[in-house]
Amino acid sequence: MVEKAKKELNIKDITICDATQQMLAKARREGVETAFDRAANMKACPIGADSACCKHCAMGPCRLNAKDPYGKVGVCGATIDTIQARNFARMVASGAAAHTDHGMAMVDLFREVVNGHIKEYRIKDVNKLVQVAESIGIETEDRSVKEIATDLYKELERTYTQVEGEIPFAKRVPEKTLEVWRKMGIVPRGAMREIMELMHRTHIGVDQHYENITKQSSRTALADGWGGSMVATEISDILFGTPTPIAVDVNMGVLKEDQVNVIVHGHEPNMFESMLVSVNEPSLVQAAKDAGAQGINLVGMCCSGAEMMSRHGVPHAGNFMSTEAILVTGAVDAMCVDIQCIKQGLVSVADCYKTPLITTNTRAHIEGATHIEFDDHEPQKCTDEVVIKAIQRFKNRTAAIEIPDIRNTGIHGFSHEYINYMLGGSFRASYAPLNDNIINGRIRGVAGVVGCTNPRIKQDWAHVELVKELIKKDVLVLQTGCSQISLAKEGFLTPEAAYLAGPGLKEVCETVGMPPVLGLGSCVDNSRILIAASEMVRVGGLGNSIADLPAAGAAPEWMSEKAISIGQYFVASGVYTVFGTTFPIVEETKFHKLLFDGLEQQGLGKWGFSADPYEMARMMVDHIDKKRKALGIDK
Ligand code: CUV
Ligand code: SF4
Repeated sequence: MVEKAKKELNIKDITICDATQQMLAKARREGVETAFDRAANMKACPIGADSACCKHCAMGPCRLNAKDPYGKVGVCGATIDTIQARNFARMVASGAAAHTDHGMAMVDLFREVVNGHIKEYRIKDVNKLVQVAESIGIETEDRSVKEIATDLYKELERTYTQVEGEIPFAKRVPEKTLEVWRKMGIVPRGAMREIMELMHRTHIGVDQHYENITKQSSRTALADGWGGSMVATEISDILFGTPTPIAVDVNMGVLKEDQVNVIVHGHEPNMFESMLVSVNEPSLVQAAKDAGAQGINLVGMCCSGAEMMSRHGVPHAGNFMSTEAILVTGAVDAMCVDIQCIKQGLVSVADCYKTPLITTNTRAHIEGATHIEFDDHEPQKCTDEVVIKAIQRFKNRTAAIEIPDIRNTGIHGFSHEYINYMLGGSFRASYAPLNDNIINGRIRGVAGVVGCTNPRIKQDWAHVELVKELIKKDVLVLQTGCSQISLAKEGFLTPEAAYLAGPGLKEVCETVGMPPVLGLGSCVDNSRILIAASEMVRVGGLGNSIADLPAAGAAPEWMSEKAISIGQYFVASGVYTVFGTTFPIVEETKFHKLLFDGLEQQGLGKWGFSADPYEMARMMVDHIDKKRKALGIDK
């Protein structure tokens, strides 16, 4: 039998990122395969893509027919709606587990720091500590930092472990939004409990009503957004500093041929923080020089990269779909990873270029990679060793090096606190000027554009086209994660990009000196968007709940289960959330109607879908206009 010829795609059709294109061309010349190639040769399973199959027990797996969704049921009798709602629920459970486990790791670290068991990290932002403590009713007056911090970690642990009652940050939810949740019984107790219950309910023969399953999906997702993710963001700010705007270079050109290049790629900031210390360790810098390098160059990728960029100005080399491509430069002397979105395919690419790929987290080993375990109690033990490995690799570089000469400078690090300050002139000021500008119509509304890149769609393209359309229509765009990097590479995160905005938004940007697109950090920093939305409600003039705000969200190139959890917590918080590329659902089923319409009737937000970024923009702008009209500010 002749092996079917492998499909070869035109590189220009798979990404608009010039650096990634250049590296994919090099990879092709050198016979190196990436996820782009594998995607071309792996047709997505059409039944799975529609979420019309179930493998929750061994009487199946059962396949239903998306063309005739009610023509058949599973062996147990499960209908298409049950099957879809269960599949969706398990994506939420997994995504929420990822963010909450990350958040819990931050609480573990915080507790050990507060109790003096870890000396390498400390409370860097006492203002933030006080502010977070006060936001959940912890007494701060005349108390020591240690007393406040002790109360805070104990309180925040409840986000995960509490079995009854409401999670601490429920106190930050606008009253009317919280009221809707209480009425529906979806205020999260603790993340562990919600995730456990969701996994239980989706076992064969338990919850077999798509509406009831989806209620628990909402509750679990909210335990992510207002729980795990929010705790991750707030504790990271307390320990490592709250971001303020900073000019940073993004793109593969941040690699330096004459230096030892160390890339950190992943999600938790603690290892990265330690790496920052290690690359500045005089003895290691000297060792790099002795090996013939000019120095050690630390670079981030994906989400922890976005955090380190926001907090410390560490350059960022690219998003999810560039992580294999960057190894093709031959210039990466070590890639050090922790958790989430780390393709197993990195192992073989790293191997081709003799780049050490180092896993560090006990929860994430990869076969074929080198594991050097990271321990918060002796953080530098791991990160020093990684740097030593990188120096060795530099000394013995054999691969042909080609670094795309592209760097895009932009302004990143807009925490919600800073947006307050920027628009109001002081930290005690508020979102009033933002609200005023929305009420007077200079700013039409606010959109969160976030999420991954995905080889099923031209990398960065949908992000860029969507955001272009939105700002043209005077919609202020808030960004996180890989999407923020897509736009940074196109130069949108600069005040100079204001000319691309509509006249109203342009005027505001020029007055304040801000970009039309504000970068807030990593995926867990989507919680900053929730807080900003709550602030807008609190300040007044834009309704009583998040659902009243002229706002919308989007993840045009999503791929991860985490993205589904994020989408569901935005929807449950009252936001119209539009996804692109694909959506795991059969249209016109009862479950589809629930997600795309019914949830809104219940007082939450709703889902939307379009694979076309221009249509996505229209859908979001129409929604914003509808909300403006309801508020009586459409004139
Ligand atoms: Ni959490 S989840 S590809 S790295 S945004 Fe990036 Fe971000 Fe998606 Fe992953
Ligand atoms: Fe089939 Fe029902 Fe088992 Fe799912 S739970 S595999 S639908 S029998």
